[in-house]
Amino acid sequence: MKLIVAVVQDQDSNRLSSALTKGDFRATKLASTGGFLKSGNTTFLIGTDDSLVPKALDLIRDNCRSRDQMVAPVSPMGGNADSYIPYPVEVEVGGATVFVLPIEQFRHF
Ligand code: 2BA
Repeated sequence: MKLIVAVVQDQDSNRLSSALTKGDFRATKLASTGGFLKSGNTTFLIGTDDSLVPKALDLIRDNCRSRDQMVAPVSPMGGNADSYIPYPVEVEVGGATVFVLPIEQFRHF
């Protein structure tokens, strides 16, 4: 068994959620925040058999797309001036950041 942890953009989360349910996967959605943009994203926890991991990854790939996002300069006041970027920068936020972890035990009580 594996646990798939997928960080996706909020805009894609409903579509992915529906696709996973339709594909007979069980998933938990967590509201999360990206460390760099400090804006909301969604983290899916998907527990599944090893043999179904490729199918889950296909669904994630097909339902999440990358987008360019502008990062506005943020005042360093009260923060770390070393990380201050004085001009807006564009970053490409990926369709999904995915980790696949081995599961030692799965119990469902
Ligand atoms: P954020 O940390 O808000 O990052 C959003 C996007 O900003 C990233 O897209 C990347 O294009 C850019 N970025 C992040 N850190 C950067 C840096 N130090 N310098 C320049 N650009 C940077 P993605 O790589 O597609 O990541 C999307 C979200 O996935 C991230 O949101 C974070 O929530 C999660 N993520 C990405 N890599 C991760 C990792 N290794 N561990 C845990 N979470 C991760």
